[in-house]
Amino acid sequence: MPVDITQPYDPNNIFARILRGEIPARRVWEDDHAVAFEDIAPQAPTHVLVIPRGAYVSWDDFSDRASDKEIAGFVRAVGTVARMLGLDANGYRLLANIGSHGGQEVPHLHVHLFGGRPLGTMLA
Ligand code: IU
Repeated sequence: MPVDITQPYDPNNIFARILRGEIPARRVWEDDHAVAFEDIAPQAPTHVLVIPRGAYVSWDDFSDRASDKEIAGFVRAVGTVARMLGLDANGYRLLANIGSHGGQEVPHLHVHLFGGRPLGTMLA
């Protein structure tokens, strides 16, 4: 179901449960600010989701309420994961779906990291 980004954060959403370790995920990296794990339905040879540890629904929510430290930590985390996965040599794609028009399905902010092959001009 598309995410209504006007609604408050749901602490029982699937990514919140992954963060708490209640649901398994193939974690590839984590630190104090962010966790990265493999997408369960990969659309590229590398398809990882990077999520902030904080409870944020959307980019708007995150950029409005998160501290500068959290924002810097999250942005750095995305780059760190890309380098760790060896994607910095040939490049990659970042994508954040926000709200119903953006096609967001999980109401915890996440950035998709795609790579491992030429991705063309857009993903569907
Ligand atoms: P979206 O940006 O909210 O549209 O994408 C959600 C993604 O989360 C999508 O690519 C799913 O395959 C992925 N995902 C997951 O990795 N693990 C899950 O338990 C669920 C969704 I539900």
